[in-house]
Amino acid sequence: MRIKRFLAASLQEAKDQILRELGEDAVILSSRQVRRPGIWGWLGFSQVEVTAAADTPVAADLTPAPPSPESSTTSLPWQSLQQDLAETKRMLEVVAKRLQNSQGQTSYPEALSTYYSHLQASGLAEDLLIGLCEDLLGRLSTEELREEHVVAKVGSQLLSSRIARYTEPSAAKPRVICLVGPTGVGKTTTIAKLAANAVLRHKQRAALVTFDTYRIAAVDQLRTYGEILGAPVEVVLTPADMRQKIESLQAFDVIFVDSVGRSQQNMMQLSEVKAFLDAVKADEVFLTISSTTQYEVMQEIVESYQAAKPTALVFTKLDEARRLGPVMNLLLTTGLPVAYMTNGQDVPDDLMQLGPEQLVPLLLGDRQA
Ligand SMILES: Nc1nc2c(ncn2[C@@H]2O[C@H](COP(=O)(O)OP(=O)(O)OP(=O)(O)O)[C@@H](O)[C@H]2O)c(=O)[nH]1
Ligand SMILES: [Mg+2]
Repeated sequence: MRIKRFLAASLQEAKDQILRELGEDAVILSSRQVRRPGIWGWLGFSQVEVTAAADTPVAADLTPAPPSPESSTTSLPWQSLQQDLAETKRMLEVVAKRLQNSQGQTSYPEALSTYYSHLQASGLAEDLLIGLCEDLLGRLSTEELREEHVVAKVGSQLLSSRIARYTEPSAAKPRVICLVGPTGVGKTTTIAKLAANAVLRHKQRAALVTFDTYRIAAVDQLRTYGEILGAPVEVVLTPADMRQKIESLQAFDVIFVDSVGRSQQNMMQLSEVKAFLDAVKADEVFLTISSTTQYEVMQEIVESYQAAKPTALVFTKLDEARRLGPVMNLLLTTGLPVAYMTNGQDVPDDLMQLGPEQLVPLLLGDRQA
């Protein structure tokens, strides 16, 4: 196991570095915004620090990574000088714009200040918020910074460009999808919604599998949905049994695997879930989180469930959440895409699939999006 820390201007840049150095099987263990070194940090600029791990070093590891702006000492002196000049120019522009508008509490131009307050009220984390506003200061002209709609539009564009887009993996048959996550978040209900969609809308042959034998009612809950949809429901007791059952369902188009809900704080129970998951060999693992969860707890959940190698997130209970900024924070810091969102208990209706452009207005408080 190799664990390495990466520093980059954006999460996407960090992910590119991770891919290059640790390969595609690398998993992100944590990510956070940290102050940039030197004058940039002093001015309030931040960068992303990502810790990632991979099982084995890959061949690409042997090639030196291209120099980042922070490691510009390794590049040619002329290149380095040009980079420094470009950075200094951008920094001076930002300082000039701040000075021109230094009456506000945050010392941002008024329209940017308004935008800042709006995002703050939606629950966007302070460090992400400052990073975004500094970016807007650097990109927009003094005139543009006075226009609220321009600031909001470019702000939304920047945010959506930083959210990963969910795409279904191409044509595995059967496609095996497993939902994991803490207790009571809505995994089984979401599986029922997804299965109903697959059967009723896409006319697919769906099968359901569960290894939640912990709660007596759990199997009945899934069986009821299976009966309504005419989909077989298999109950699995051991990881070995899981492999056999999955093999026996190869004729289906899609197999949904429901898991037992486990607290992110119970590592023993989580390793049991992992043993079942290893046997499932799912094409997609959806880490399911309730939108009502605090951001810090969401981060804890993502970290604890890293071993499950989630491929995407599912957010449930949007209808119960007071604000959705924490969801946005998680998307920006983990780089994981959102496969689905659910906004109520009704099967199969309360299920949504949104791209980054629709997610941003929804998460920032425009519930009509
Ligand atoms: N308001 C609301 N309730 C939901 C939503 N999704 C699921 N629920 C409800 O949440 C409760 C728990 O749902 P389950 O699907 O059993 O949750 P689970 O994650 O499978 O629970 P465990 O198997 O015990 O870990 C049920 O009452 C669901 O109706 C949603 O989007 N909004
Ligand atoms: Mg369940």
